[in-house]
Amino acid sequence: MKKVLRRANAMRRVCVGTFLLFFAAFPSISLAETTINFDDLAVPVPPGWIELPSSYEGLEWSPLWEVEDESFFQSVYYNTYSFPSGSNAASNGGGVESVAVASSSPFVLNSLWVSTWAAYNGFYEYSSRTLTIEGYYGDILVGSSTINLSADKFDFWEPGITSPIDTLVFKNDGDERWWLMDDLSITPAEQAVVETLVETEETIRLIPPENLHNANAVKPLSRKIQATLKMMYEGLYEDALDKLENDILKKTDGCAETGAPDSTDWILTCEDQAEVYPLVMRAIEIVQRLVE
Ligand SMILES: [Ca+2]
Ligand SMILES: [Ca+2]
Repeated sequence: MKKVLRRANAMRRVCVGTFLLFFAAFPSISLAETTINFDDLAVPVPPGWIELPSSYEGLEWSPLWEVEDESFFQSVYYNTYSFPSGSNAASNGGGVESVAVASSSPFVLNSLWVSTWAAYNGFYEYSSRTLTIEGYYGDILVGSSTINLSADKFDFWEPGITSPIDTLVFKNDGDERWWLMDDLSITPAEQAVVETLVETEETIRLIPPENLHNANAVKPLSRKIQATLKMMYEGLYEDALDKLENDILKKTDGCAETGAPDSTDWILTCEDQAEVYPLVMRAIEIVQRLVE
């Protein structure tokens, strides 16, 4: 646990430095995750809600979403809890059982806040009890997760759909049952690759020198990651994929492929490979979506 924490802390420090360095050199990739909070939309009270535009924050919202005002939710329905951000949150328009959010480019889902549509801080017949998120890439169901909604608070939810997707489908437990969502956080796939590569580089830096094929191997490995980052910033996704698959992964794939380090590995313990290999595989998986 301590080791993980130490790595996480070190990672954060290096992330900032590396991001700044690369942001200065290659400003073409947006470096921020996107958190959609709905708070820029004017919601008159009454009625206390509006239809969400079908194109909003670069995403397509269908078939019907609404934006709700917090004071309406509190004063008309006698709830005492607040929306996670600002005065607005989104809900499934008309209480429909299934609504979707789609993007023209792949993204990674991070987190969101959800609550049922409560009254008196409790469940009513129009309150959804459960909410399922399905993540799709094209027609492929990539992952899904279900949460039991609360009626007296918003819950922070990380659905754990870590692969890149282009569509989120939200399904509740029946028509004419409402639920609320706020602060939907997503990361564009390009940025998710960058973050994963930065994490990979920092993880490599923390490997004891004696666990590498020579004591100075950190530098050339780091340079390979840096070169891949540069390709990402320049939009050379196929080159980045080639580098990851045919150069970097090969240095750390023995344990995953055969159960022991192989002759081409630069990382010589399965414990260290187990830290690096999944990160490289994750970067590969996301870049693959970008070159399709
Ligand atoms: Ca909000
Ligand atoms: Ca190998």
